[in-house]
Amino acid sequence: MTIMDYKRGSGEFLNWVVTESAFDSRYLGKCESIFCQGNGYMGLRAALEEQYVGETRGMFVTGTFNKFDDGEVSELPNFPDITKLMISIGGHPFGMDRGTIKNYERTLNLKNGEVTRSFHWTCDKGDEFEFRFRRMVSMENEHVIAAAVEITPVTEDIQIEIESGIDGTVTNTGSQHFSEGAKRIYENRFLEMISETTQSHVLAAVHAAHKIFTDGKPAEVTLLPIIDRRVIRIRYTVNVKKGSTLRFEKISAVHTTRDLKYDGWKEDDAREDMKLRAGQLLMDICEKGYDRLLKESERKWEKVWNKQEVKISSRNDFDQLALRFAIYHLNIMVKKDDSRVGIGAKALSGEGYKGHSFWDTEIFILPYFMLTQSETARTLLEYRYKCLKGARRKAIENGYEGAMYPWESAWIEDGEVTPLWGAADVVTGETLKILTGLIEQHITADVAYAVWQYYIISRDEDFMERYGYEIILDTAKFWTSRLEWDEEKGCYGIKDVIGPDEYKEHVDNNAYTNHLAFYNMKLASKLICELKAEKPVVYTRFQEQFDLEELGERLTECIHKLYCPLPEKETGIIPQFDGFFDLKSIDLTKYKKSSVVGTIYNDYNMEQINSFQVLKQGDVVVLLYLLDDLFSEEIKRKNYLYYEERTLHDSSLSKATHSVLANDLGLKEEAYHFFEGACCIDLGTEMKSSNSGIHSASVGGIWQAAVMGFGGVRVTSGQLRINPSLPEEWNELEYRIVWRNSTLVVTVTRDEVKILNQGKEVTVIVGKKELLISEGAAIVESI
Ligand code: IFM
Repeated sequence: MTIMDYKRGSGEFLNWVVTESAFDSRYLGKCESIFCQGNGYMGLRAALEEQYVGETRGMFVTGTFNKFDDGEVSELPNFPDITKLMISIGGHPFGMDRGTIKNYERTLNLKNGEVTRSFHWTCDKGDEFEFRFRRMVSMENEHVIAAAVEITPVTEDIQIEIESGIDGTVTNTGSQHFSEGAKRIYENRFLEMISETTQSHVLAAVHAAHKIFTDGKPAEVTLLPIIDRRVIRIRYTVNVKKGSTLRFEKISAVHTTRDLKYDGWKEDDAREDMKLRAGQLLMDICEKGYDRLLKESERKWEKVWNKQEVKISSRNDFDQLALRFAIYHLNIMVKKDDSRVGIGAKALSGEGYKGHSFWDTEIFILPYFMLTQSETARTLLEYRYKCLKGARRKAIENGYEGAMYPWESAWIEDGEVTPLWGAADVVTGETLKILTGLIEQHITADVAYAVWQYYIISRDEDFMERYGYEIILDTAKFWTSRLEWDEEKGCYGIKDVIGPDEYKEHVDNNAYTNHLAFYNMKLASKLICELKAEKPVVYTRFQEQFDLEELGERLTECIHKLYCPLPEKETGIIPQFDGFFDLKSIDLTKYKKSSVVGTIYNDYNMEQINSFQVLKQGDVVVLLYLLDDLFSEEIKRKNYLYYEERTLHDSSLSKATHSVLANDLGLKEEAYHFFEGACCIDLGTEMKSSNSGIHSASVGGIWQAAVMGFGGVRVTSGQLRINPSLPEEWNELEYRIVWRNSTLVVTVTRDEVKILNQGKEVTVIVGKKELLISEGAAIVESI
């Protein structure tokens, strides 16, 4: 069952619009999430204006975390709602579940970020109306949201009532993060609600104003201000003639004392300044009105698309749309200039994962920013630098040294914020402990890996000297303290972890974790030598902090003696962890076929799943992708085939990586199948899986599957390789990447690749050839 339609865009909007083609109140969550609008500062779920049972209204402002009580962890609070409108027509409440609806269409226009909804409504009495709703979150001014509603009575003159305001009763599934605060209505059209998060004391100012027209002229209205507990609104009543159009505009502004501007300010000054500015901004934007605000925002989107577009000529138009969908979300999920905040696993589109950042950012999302917007990638890595304090605390709390990154991150000072308790065990009924915060430790190496990738791509020395070296050294130091001597094997190992595959807990020597830890330590060891030889001032600075001589020696010992699982002689398969091959194999057909994830839990509990050769998501496969030159193609192929057969792809992170690796191995059909699968994680026919928000890592993965996979981009051994290979379905792919400050426009056809260098001279490896492309020049190579 799907009510999504991806073929409605035409002309200049061909493959630019995502459409909901019918209203079905059972599936409100899907479009609330995937039609989410935002600008990195805030995200607004696309809950409908009128209310329905099952809706989840949500507005999240980045970095405003609050802890509901001592038993909970910091989460992004749901801000007072400004989207709800209560509309009455002829004295009867309006809702699409009453009367009949024709020509229903709700679209997200990826080109300009606008969401529109239109339909023809016949009420129970038989009167007919045309409705059109529009909404935008400004890309021009991060504080601004605007909405417009047009209602045209078709058959009768009618009285229309609209109640609109600010609703502070919203919660995060019951947790109320704001105190009630102050509220007022002034000049009969401006509304203000100032509330404060209960524990973190972030002051939030939400403002709204209304403008009402009939047929383009200010309407004659009667109004009634309503102030209630946690709610302020105004009820407007207008008589509208048959054939005339009532237009109701709502212009809103959101500010907080956490805004970047107030970083380092005295609290009282920030509060006063914020209130003043917020009020002033409201006057300005109200004056501009919806259409001008939309125009301004559109211009910003145009710039984004001019730089970021990936063009695909495919037999399936959906591929192009899905890529744009991914790029749209990637550009609204991150506040590009604020290094105090990370990216949530559901971005700012829902309550899922409480707004926390995971390895999703470093491994799945950052490659997009590293290769297209270096400054944003740097900001995101600076966030990890600022999180070092919490990471060091976590290391000490767990009996280690150095920096042990939290599995889930929120405030930079927080340290670990993974909740302790999760779902219930299907067999025992007991609440399950979430172990990832304790033993899913590869994230520490993932952060170091990302720092180095960023440096290779950008050659940003300044970043390395201020932040990068310190992250790599301190994470490597953590691993030296984390290794355990294994008498039997006569080497170091890493025991009791969860690898990327979260269907396996308490495992020893997870291949991914050990290899990445090795990578992290080897890199640190190499950098210590390089710093000593080439950057003595930087070396001296870190010498004081780390005792580099001693750390260097420890690293050498650990690198030489760490056990890293290798392919078995007879089979060529790398054991995912000690004893993986001894686990029982079960028939996975039923689960693999299921369109819903996690169905294995209907039959088995975690203890049982732990004892089977079944993977939730890629594990060894991700290792083969990241450390691309570690194993031969033959080994990669054997491992890909072995592990894919046992993988349920129950995590949204899984399919994109499988697509890239399959393409590397020439398994073209599979690569395309997994690419489509990744695209369908949010856009597919499964109508409930995005309810708690879009899957940020998956949208990063879609971009990677196109550019790193079919587009063939890989950054290995400090060099850029471009070895593209298109799937049967595609005729052409064009993308842009930035390599060492030079923009490369890469156009791939079935038999050749053209690389146009819009910047300074660069070297690129295509096939086996190392090619120098001078400034402004282009090369064409057969593939
Ligand atoms: O980080 C992922 C993890 O790999 C699988 N579970 C969900 C997390 C957040 O997306």
